[in-house]
Amino acid sequence: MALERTFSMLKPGVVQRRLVGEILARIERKGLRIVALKMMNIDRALAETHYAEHREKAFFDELVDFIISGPVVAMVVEGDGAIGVLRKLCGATKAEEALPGTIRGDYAEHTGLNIIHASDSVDSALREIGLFFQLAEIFEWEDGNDSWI
Ligand code: 3AN
Repeated sequence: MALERTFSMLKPGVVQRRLVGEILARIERKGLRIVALKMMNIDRALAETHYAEHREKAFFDELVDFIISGPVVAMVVEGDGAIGVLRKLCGATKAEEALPGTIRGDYAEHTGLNIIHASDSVDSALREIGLFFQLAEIFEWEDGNDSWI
């Protein structure tokens, strides 16, 4: 499988609910590598750019208001097929369809508050990583676990 980088973001509420460690642990436990990580507030312009594909949707204003309502934890995650693997760990977009055992299935009751974002394609990942991270904020590190995970 191809080595990929994907963008992910723990949405507002995750910090307040003390779930940051729990969710990062799930990502690490799978064997994915965190190569960039930061807590930040998103401003309205960045939120609107990030979610530009949803501009015409009824939930767009609500989505933008929510994503700027508190700090998020943004990250870049790397691994074989990382984009699809992380989407599977997250679970379905709709809270009622996200299976138990997935991050959304276990922690999200409402779709608008579905706690984690993860890029859905190579193009989205490239675009989103570029929106949130400078190159110098992304770290290459030697992974001695290659033959174990
Ligand atoms: P995903 O985040 O799984 O890629 P998208 O890109 O369709 O899903 O939606 C982006 C975000 O918009 C979702 N994470 C969710 O927070 C919100 N969203 C999607 N559909 C709805 C909806 N029907 N009602 C409210 N919010 C929604």
